[in-house]
Amino acid sequence: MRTTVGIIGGGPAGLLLARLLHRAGVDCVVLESRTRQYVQRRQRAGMLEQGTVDALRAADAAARLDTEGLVHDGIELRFERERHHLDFPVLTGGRTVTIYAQTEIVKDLVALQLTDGPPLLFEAEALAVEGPQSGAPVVRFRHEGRERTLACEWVVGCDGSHGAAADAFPAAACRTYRHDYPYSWLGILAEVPPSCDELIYAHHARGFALHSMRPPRFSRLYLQVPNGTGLEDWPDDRIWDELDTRFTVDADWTLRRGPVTAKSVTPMRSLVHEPMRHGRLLLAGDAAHIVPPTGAKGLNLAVSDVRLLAMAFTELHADGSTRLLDGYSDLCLQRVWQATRFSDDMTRMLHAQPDGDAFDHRMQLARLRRITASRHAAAELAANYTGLPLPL
Ligand code: RFL
Ligand code: PHB
Repeated sequence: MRTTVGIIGGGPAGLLLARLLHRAGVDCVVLESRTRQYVQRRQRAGMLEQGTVDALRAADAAARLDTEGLVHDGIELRFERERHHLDFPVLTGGRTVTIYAQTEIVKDLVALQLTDGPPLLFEAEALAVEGPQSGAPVVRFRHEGRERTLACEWVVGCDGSHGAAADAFPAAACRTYRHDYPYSWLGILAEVPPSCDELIYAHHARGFALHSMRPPRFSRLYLQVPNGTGLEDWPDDRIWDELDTRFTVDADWTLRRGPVTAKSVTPMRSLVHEPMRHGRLLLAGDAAHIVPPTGAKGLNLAVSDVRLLAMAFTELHADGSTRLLDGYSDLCLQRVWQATRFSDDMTRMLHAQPDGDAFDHRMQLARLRRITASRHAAAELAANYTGLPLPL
C-alpha cells in the first residue's frame, strides 16, 4: 500500500485529520488497531471547547452534534457546602462550551469516512515506523493475520498514549516530561437524567467529585479515589453514597441514582513529548501529550493539533511549502504547555491531597475563594476552560 499521509490511530485525532485532509485533496490512509465497535464504545471525553465545535462544523461533521450537543453557559464550583456559578459568556465576552460525547464524535467521523472518505482499516496494528528521517517513511503493520507495509511521504502518529509512533523517535532526539498525581478517577455512566443542568466540580475533604452528563438520558459522574483502587471495592451503592456525600450542599439538592452501565478507573497524569516532529514523522493528540481530565482539555488539544496539521499539509499540497510543518511542533507545544498548566492548577486546587496537611487544605480553599470573589480570577479560569485561541 502507498499513500501521501499515513495516519496511525482512528481515535478523534486520526479520524478528524483524515477528514480534513480528504476535503483538502490530500490522500491518506488510517490504520486502527481495534475494531469499529471497540472505538465507538470507549467512554471518555464529553466537554468540547467552542473551537472544537467550530472545527467539526468546518469539516462538515457536526450534523448530529448541532442537534444533540448541549451548549453550556458555565460550570458550578462546590466547596464548603456552597454553590458558585461561573458564567462563561459574561466572563469571556460570549464564549460557551458544549457537551457531546467522544463516542458520538468517533461514530460520526467513522460513518463519514466509511461512506466517502479515504481508507480506514480496523484491526490494523502499526508495529513500527521505519525511516522517519528518509524521504519515504514506511509503517509496518499487522492486518488480517499478515504483516504488511504502508509506504508514505509523511506519517502522523495519532495512536494515543500507548501507541507505536513515539517509539520511532530516537532517545537522543526527544524528551518526555511526566508527572503522576497521587490519585485516580473512578468514572461511571448511569442511565438516569442528570441531577442538574450544570457541570459541577466539587471540592470535598473526602476527595473531588464531578457531575457531568450524556444527554438526554445519562449522567456521567467521577470520584477521586486512591491510586491502585480496584472496581471490586466499589459496588454501585458505595459509589452513589460517596457521590452524595461529596456533592451535598443543602436540602434542595438531590443526586438522582440509576443503573450503572459503565465503570472504570483512570490514573491522573501529565505527559508531554518534545518535540512533536522527527523528520517526516509527526505526533498529534494523546500520542504527544496527556493531561489530567480536570480541565477537560485532552480531546480539545487533539483537535487543535490536527487543525494545525491539516493547514500545514494543505499548504504543502498547494505550493510545496513546508513552512507550517516546520513550525508545527513549536506552535502546538505553546498551547500544550498552557493546557497542561491549567489542568494541573485545576487538579491541585480541587483534589484532596493524600499526604496534605491542614495548611494545604486552607490554600485550596483560598484559591477557590479567590475565583469566586474576584471577577478577574474567574475570568482567567473561564478563558482557559473555554479554550485559548489557536497560536496562529
Ligand atoms: P485516542 O482516543 O486514545 O485514540 C488513539 C487511537 O489509536 C489506536 N492505536 C493504534 N492504532 C494502530 N496501531 C497502533 N499501534 C495503535 N495504538 C493505538 C487506539 O486504539 C485508538 O483508537 O487518542 P486521540 O485521538 O489523540 O484523542 C485523545 C482523547 O481520546 C483524550 O485526550 C480525551 O479522551 C481526554 N479526556 C477529555 N478530553 C476533553 O477534551 N474533554 C473532556 O471532557 C475529557 N474527559 C478525557 C476525559 C479522558 C478520560 N480518560 C478515560 C483518560 C475523561 C476521562 C475519564
Ligand atoms: C465528561 O463529561 O466526561 C467530562 C467533563 C468535564 C471534565 C472531564 C470529563 O473536566
